[in-house]
Amino acid sequence: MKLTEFLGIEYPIMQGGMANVATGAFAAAVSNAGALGVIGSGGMRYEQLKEEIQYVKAHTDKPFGVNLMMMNPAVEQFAQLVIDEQVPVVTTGAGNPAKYVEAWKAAGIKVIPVVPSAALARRLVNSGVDAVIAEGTEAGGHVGELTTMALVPQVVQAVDVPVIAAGGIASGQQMLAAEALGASGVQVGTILLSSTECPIHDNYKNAIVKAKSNQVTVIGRIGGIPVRVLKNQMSQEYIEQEKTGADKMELEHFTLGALRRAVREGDVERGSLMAGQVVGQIDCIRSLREIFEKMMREYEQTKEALR
Ligand code: TUI
Repeated sequence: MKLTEFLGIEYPIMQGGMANVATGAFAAAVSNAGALGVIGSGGMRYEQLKEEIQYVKAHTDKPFGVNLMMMNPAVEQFAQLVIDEQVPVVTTGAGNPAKYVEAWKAAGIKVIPVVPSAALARRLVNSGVDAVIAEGTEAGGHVGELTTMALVPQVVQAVDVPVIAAGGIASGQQMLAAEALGASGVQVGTILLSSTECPIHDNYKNAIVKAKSNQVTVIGRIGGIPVRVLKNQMSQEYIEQEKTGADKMELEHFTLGALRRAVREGDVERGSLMAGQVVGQIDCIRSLREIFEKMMREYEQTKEALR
């Protein structure tokens, strides 16, 4: 898969944005383990993001990225900060980054937005992005409508830049399937929640290891922002509120605050445990290096077995 050459990394794997989870220390650990580490700036403030970027620079000489959550109220300032700090790669999610692309390109940044449709992929490629991440609804966190299986080939057909597949990928077999669909690499998130290095509360990490795939659900599909999470007391209450028509901003606030409760305090009942459908595949905690090596081994063995 060509993503290795394009980004100058060892494995064709990037880390998802992972707001409130992917600190500078985590992103540096991912980059040092051979994939592309990415700071999740969703939920951060300006000074914090600046410090996290400086931390990564001090702890790895490998490429890394910053993910900008387009719904973050500070996104305008963050868009300038990644230029000032000469961040090598910017990924975006939860919105359209078109108005920043020209400035980022002029600063020599590789720009790789998440796109939930072939139409947005085409528009963003016309505005100058270097590659796109086609993220299917199997993913954790904020999700679009289309599955990875349906979305990736349509995006591949629509654009002439590398396409990175995301959503529903946690094994080498799934990487190979993504390659068959035309992807140049993959982005993963949920599997990394189970890594030794991931700085989430142990309760959240253990919930990821224990959960079966029938425990994931999407909240916020009705009049809100659809977010895939593990079922718990919070998701039940959220769905109740949705039915009674609580307004959108209230629900939004509910979700981001609740994510912090899960990540920092380990509140697995009242927190938001964002996770993708692959959660049922994950049954133990491994180091980042072990996770990536296992995926690459599975990828090579499966490729050989299919010859
Ligand atoms: O962004 C994600 N996943 C996320 S963001 C997040 S933080 C959050 N928490 C609670 C509520 C809201 C946000 C947690 N997980 N994945 C990438 C992604 N991007 N999924 C969907 C999209 C997307 C949607 C619409 C990208 C572009 C887009 O464009 C719409 C437009 O303006 O055309």
